[in-house]
Amino acid sequence: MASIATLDALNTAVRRAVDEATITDIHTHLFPPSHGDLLLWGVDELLTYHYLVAELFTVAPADLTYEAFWAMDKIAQADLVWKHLFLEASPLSEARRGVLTVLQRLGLDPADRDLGRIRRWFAQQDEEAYLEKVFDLAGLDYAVMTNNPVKCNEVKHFDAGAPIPARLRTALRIDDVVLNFASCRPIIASQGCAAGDGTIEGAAAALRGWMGGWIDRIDPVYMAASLPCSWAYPVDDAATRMIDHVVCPLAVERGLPVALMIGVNRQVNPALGDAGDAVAPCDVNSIIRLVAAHPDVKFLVTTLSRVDQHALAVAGRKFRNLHLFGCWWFCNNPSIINEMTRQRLELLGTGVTVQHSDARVLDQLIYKWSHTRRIVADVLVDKYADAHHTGWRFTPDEIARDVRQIFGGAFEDFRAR
Ligand code: HDL
Ligand code: ZN
Repeated sequence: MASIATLDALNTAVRRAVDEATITDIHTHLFPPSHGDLLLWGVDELLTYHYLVAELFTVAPADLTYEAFWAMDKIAQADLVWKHLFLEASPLSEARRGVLTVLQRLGLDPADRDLGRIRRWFAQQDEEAYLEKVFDLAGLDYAVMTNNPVKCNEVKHFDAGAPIPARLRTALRIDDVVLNFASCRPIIASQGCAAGDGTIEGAAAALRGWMGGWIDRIDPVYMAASLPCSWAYPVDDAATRMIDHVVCPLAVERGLPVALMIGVNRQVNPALGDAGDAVAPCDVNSIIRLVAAHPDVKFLVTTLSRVDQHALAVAGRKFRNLHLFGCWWFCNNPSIINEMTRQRLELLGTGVTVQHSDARVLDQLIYKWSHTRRIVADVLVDKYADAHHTGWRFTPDEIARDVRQIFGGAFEDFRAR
């Protein structure tokens, strides 16, 4: 295929490649339709996304108490969000714009602001067909879920053998076991794990058996844990012992990556529920020590604070068993996605997974990926132009190859290593 000779043609080719790229969404909170009300979708779930609940309470009148809000049904909550965050204040935040992008991409007209009509449209959708429609609109091959083996409301669906469509892959979420093992003991014991009440080292074989059993059951893409901003490694604590004696040996034995999402400042305002978490810089040196201590474990890492990103990208240059991914949660905003993607391409080239959606509501896949494609295309146009100015020339196939790499290909290569 002929190489691209002009900057204009290069710009066009890059934007086309990003628009047409099939993306793998490597971290979400979606569930299969067969898992009942765990799968959230539709305009009222979009409007009551915890990001928007947090924003509501930044402007709501003082007489709207947290208790009163949580006592409302979903429709009433959504009505308040629509009123305060869309009608009485322009929807300029990323989470608010996202709702409008979803409506627009679905062919609904946000400009008429008719929430009732929008609700009636969603009420006519068939859940399984709608899931396929959303994945097609978002341009995804598959999305990775978050599956917690100690959450009874999730486990019951696996116990029932509820079907999982090919669009969704599992991930074994082990935060609770790593961070709060003592509180997990009864649940783990109820699932047949003779972990006893002794030390983690003493129970390590049984715990690897239990965790391995879940790997056999759900065939996860990786094991995952969200770790707080205060996490440190190694430390004389249960988390370090669980990581060293259970998680990492099992990861090597099964060839499974370990995905770590680090930096949450948990529940600074519990009254907000899922919206009550904040962020603080984490200790990148702990990440470095962990990755260096376990060279045979493949670590997928993202951190929550913008402050950590440069040091993390440099760490990504030092270890072949460290792969960076996503502009996570409070970083999933245009200004930070732009900065992080430039920094990562400059330091790591295409050996990175630039984004994941973290979608909790199915329809969010549409906006989170539409917004990200636009931002990443802007960055790539500059980076290809910079290289073009050296005299190097690209073919459209090479650009398509590179774009696939940063949107899932590098992740698949890392898994297969
Ligand atoms: O721990 C996580 O996986 C985070 O993504 C949390 O679920 C967080 O509440 C979230 O939804 N971020 O987007
Ligand atoms: Zn998440």
